[in-house]
Amino acid sequence: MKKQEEHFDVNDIGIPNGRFFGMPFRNNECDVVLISIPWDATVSYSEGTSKAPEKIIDASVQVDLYDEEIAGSEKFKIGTDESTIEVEGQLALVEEYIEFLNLNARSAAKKIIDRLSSGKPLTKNLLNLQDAVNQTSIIVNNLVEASCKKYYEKNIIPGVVGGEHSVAFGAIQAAAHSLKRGEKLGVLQIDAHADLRDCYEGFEYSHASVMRNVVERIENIEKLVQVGIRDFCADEAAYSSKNKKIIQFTDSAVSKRIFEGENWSEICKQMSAALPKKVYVSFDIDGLEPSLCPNTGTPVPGGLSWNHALYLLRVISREHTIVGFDLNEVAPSKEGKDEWDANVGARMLHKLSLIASQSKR
Ligand SMILES: [Mn+2]
Repeated sequence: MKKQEEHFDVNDIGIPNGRFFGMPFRNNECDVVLISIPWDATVSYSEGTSKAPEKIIDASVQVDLYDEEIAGSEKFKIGTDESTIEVEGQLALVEEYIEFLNLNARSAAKKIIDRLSSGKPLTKNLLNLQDAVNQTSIIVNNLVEASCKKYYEKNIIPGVVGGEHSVAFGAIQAAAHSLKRGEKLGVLQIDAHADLRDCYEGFEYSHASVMRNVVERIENIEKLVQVGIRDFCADEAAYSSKNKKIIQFTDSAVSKRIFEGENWSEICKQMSAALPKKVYVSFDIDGLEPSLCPNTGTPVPGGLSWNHALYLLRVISREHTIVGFDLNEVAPSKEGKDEWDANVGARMLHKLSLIASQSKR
């Protein structure tokens, strides 16, 4: 029988094989390896992002692998992580184990959120459940970090596919630890939300706290540059204005500058200049216009167009090394009928993979 690899044709539609873009390559020979993290236990509004990796894989076979701005783009090799972990004496895929953890943590989190939204205090039992969710979040963070670390050690770029935005924490920690002594990491966050809350609904590792955790708990973070943000609370605004590590380009302020005559290219250069040499990109799909992610958990009007986002990533890649990235908060439609969100997600994942591989080394 012929090997699968011989059937892979970059000019043809991909053949579904359970892997991103239908690419059959061994992970060791890839430029980028994508790691699925089906975790959405702490979502507060609308769940479903845990199904994203699977749906994005399904949609990814439709993506054309050619990029007119990147020479040889069709030859890039993107792998699909298949790390395993021993659970009770048996080997399981990390992805499947996280899916299992997510089921339990999600149902616990739901009970807590329901109680809180009724305005009543948590019972002893619910406080214990909350503690259990926090413990599970730490397990997930550690699993994400370990999966990414494996690829940093082989000089392969890891890309994490969420899940909710909290999946970025372990990935950024791995990126920060992969740097040489004395080197610092910059984080470019594209998002509708600042994600700077100090614990949300009692969840220490909530999607809404992920970037606060990043700047406070990961030592060698030099800068966090936030783009597209347009939905944040007073506490987050006060926190970011006091923290010198955080630079916000809010959606409103950037739009105003453009309306008054500045152009996107100049603004992208400023975003780029605010970051150190080594950059991690954390891409929350809700940073884009909601027409590109109608089913995401917490959609907000405004946001970046497809081309604004892509242009920014290309500018960043010319001056910086993109060491790793994640794409999070993509949600398949609730009815399961249209695959638009997953289609946009798959295309952005492809661009992120190419642009990161092509970034200045
Ligand atoms: Mn976010």
